[in-house]
Amino acid sequence: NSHAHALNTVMFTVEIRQSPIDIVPHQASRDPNLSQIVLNYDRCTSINISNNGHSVVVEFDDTDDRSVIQGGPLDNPYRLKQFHFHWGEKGCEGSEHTVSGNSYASELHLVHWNAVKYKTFDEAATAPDGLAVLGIFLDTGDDHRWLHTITDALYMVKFKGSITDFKDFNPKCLLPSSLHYWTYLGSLTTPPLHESVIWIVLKDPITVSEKQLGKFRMLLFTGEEEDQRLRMENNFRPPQPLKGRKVRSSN
Ligand code: 1SD
Ligand code: ZN
Repeated sequence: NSHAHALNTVMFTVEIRQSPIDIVPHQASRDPNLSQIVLNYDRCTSINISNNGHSVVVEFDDTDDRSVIQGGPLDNPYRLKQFHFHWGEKGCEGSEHTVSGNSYASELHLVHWNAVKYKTFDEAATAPDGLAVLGIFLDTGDDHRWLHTITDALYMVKFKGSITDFKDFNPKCLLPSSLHYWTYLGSLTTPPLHESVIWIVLKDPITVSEKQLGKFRMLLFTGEEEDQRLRMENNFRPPQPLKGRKVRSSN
């Protein structure tokens, strides 16, 4: 047999901690060792707002520890890099995490990285303890007092790839009054879906109006030069299998 036997190695990744998940409150275990989370956003510096074709993103200066999340499940402070939103086409769905099978209209993600252990955000984004994402549910009701600061800027970033200055925005104004949370180990919810996220999902939602959410739905998935115009909505991933993971509760 003149033909050498070819051995093909097929590489695949085994997914064991994908996000989002359905959080079932009575199945979460209260962990008395979990301290409260602390958000030091006082000297926080936003830079710009952009449409990356998946969401609208506000970026921060992360060259030092001026804005960090710490406490809770985290071993050290994690630096704020950016925040973005996920939403639906109607108010009844749009969040990524669900609670006992129920969706919220939207979910805000504040993405932080472990600059104590890793040199760059990209390096952290592939490490098992590299990122800490704080998830906040958005429920519909009255106008949110501060969300207009963001929605007023959306017309500037309508198309994929557009970006504009967005200075001095402190995301503290988007937090609910209580910081009680669930936490579990998971992943990014968009490709490359790296299993690098310590998720901290706040139990209490913030309230925004349908009208405010409607402004997010005027954004486009598509670029200015493209012929087709695809409305940016339903940019959420559905819940993924828990695969034996435990969700811990702060209270
Ligand atoms: O969807 C975001 C993605 O846009 C990017 O920000 C990534 C971090 O590099 O995080 C995901 S998510 O998991 O926070 N949804
Ligand atoms: Zn996200």
